[in-house]
Amino acid sequence: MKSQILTVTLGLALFVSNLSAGVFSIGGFSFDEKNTVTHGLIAQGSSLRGHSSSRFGMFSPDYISDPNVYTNHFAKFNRSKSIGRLMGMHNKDGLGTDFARAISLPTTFDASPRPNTDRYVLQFAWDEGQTLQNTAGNDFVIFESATWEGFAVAVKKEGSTEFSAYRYQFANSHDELHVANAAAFDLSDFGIADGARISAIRICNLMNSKGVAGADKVDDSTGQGKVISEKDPGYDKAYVLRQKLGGEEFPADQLGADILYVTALHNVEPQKPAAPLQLTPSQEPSVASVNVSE
Ligand SMILES: [Ca+2]
Ligand SMILES: [Ca+2]
Repeated sequence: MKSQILTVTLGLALFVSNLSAGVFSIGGFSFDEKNTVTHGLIAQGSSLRGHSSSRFGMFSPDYISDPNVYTNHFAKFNRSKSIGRLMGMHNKDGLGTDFARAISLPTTFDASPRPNTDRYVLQFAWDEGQTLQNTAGNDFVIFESATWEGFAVAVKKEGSTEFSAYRYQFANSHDELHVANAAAFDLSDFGIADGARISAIRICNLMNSKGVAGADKVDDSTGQGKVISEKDPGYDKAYVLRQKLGGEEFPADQLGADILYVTALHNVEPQKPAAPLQLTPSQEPSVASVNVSE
């Protein structure tokens, strides 16, 4: 890695300062880290293990490949918003490094919990009151670390207490430099209307045909789509959930997805304020009832 001491001319510094420092691109998706989720919890299941993802968000491609580029844009990237670290896992190497961390759904490396047996659900959200609107095209992206391992995703519509049905989608890309797979989602595919908003995202592990409750399947013959589990209507007509178009189902040692980073692809916004209370004339406080005087 480069070890030069960087000198930045005034002209370059002014140029850089005109760019939004928080905008990054990984796996072909550009995002502003102000739109990255800030809260994560295990909504179903007990503890999970995390793994260091030391290459994620560490270097800009041109910084690595071009000896004339001295500024690593990713030096400013906030790796503490990676999912493992959001969920309380910290770097423990004691060297003061600043690695991203993923949290891994049940893997074959663990005695417990077990893939194909234990169903785990992770839940993510932005700061209190922040929501994501369904605008044209993809609305959020989930990065998964290293070897591609699939996962199911659901969303919670603003004001609703229930989550949508789960979807599984193929990865859109694999970024070699960041050692991450990107899967982007359009809220329309979850049944969210144009302009409507969500307040939370859930991620659940998948089960294959060795699963104790049967394989998770999908509603589309390509092998991605709405997830249909053994208890759901239409299971007998559902399709094999595949790793990629034309691929096989995930083997058991590729069911432990390493959830690394979850971010919106456009600005999150405050929740719509509640409609003002409409008082009928009989409910309006009268002057006499509030004007208590001696
Ligand atoms: Ca959309
Ligand atoms: Ca992985």
